[in-house]
Amino acid sequence: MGRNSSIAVLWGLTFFAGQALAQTMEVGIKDYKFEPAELKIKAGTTVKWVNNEKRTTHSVLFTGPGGFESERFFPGESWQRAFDKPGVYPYTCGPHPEMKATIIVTE
Ligand SMILES: [Cu+2]
Repeated sequence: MGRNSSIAVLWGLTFFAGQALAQTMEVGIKDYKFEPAELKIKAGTTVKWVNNEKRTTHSVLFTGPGGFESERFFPGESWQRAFDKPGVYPYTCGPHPEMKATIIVTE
């Protein structure tokens, strides 16, 4: 009984710490624009891109070293990624290269 409740308390604390540290910021996509176009976050933050268009699909395509493109996501859908390393992450949209934006990750 005593051992079980210690484990329960430990699990609860771990869960709480994880909730407090993990933060998610949202970038909306509407009218072929990322909003905000420049977002500053702390390392460890997750960014969630939400497609708010009526009918257009978009992707998130990182143009820096080790460039990476997300899947295309439809209106009402989202895609997310965590940023663990400080740096500047420019990105665009695969099908719409005129859409330009940046994520800046600080310590
Ligand atoms: Cu697009």
